[in-house]
Amino acid sequence: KFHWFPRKISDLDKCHHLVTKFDPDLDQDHPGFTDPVYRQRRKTIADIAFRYKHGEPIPTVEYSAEEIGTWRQVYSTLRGLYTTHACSEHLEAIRLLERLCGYGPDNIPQLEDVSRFLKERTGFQLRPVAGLLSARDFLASLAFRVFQCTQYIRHPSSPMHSPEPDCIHELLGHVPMLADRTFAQFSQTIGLASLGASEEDIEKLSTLYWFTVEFGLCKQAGAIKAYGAGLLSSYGELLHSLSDEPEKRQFDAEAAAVQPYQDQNYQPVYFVSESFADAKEKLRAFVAGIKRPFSVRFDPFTSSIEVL
Ligand code: H2B
Ligand code: FE
Repeated sequence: KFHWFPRKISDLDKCHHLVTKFDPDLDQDHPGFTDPVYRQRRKTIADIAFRYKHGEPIPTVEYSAEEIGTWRQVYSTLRGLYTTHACSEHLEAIRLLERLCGYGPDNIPQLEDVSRFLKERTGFQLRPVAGLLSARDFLASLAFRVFQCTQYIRHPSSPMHSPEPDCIHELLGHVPMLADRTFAQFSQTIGLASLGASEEDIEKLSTLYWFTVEFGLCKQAGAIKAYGAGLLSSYGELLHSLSDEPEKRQFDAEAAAVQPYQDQNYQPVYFVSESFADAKEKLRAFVAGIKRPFSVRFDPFTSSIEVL
């Protein structure tokens, strides 16, 4: 079966297939389901993403005192953990983002400013997304070094946990890692492998993404540190992942790609990479094994995909 895939970066304007699993208008377990003011606020912010076209600056959001309060609660508890629990790449990037991008407890950074910062560092850029994207559409964006970034914030009633990605998860979890050269290459490699892939390969690549980009651990100076965004944006799970409770396995792409997981509570198993360079090589070997009747190459001059 042929699966359409984007060939040039502006094709990402068509990669907006939303999964409504955690939509506050539909998910009765969502903390915002019974809060019409919050649901309206989500619609207003989602509209920015629906209207967005590649190449435009990302419109700013005027965050309210309450939204900034939610951000502050998470930022001030998590920030203290980073020096002992986050990998060095994340820690360095957070310090840079505090200096150059307005990161701090009293301000929710604007996606446009963060996108400009990333573009200079690794060529990654952000584009606003209204909610959870299908794995295929989300991974396809990574092939162009585009990160589909949510702009809304979680419901104030549960500051320390969000069932879905929100700006806290993206800005504190993903953005600092996307400023690292090797990690950026790792992310784009997954994205390129996903273009036109079969459903089962999409499933494997998103599971691989889950155990690395979302929940990955790595070895640094003889200690284990976190690099996964799902860990770096969740106080509780960051502590859990580095405690003796969960099982920690050496990263193996083939195993991680088929490892079962659930997204309702802390993971019982985490994969530990020797280094990002090592993880990248292991990923490359795994991707080489994926059967696809063509291969793709990214042309950085035109931000387009060559099909070979
Ligand atoms: N959508 C959005 N908006 N943000 C994500 O971080 C995300 C996504 N992650 N869709 C994807 C799914 C990931 O869980 C894998 C690739 O499915
Ligand atoms: Fe994420």
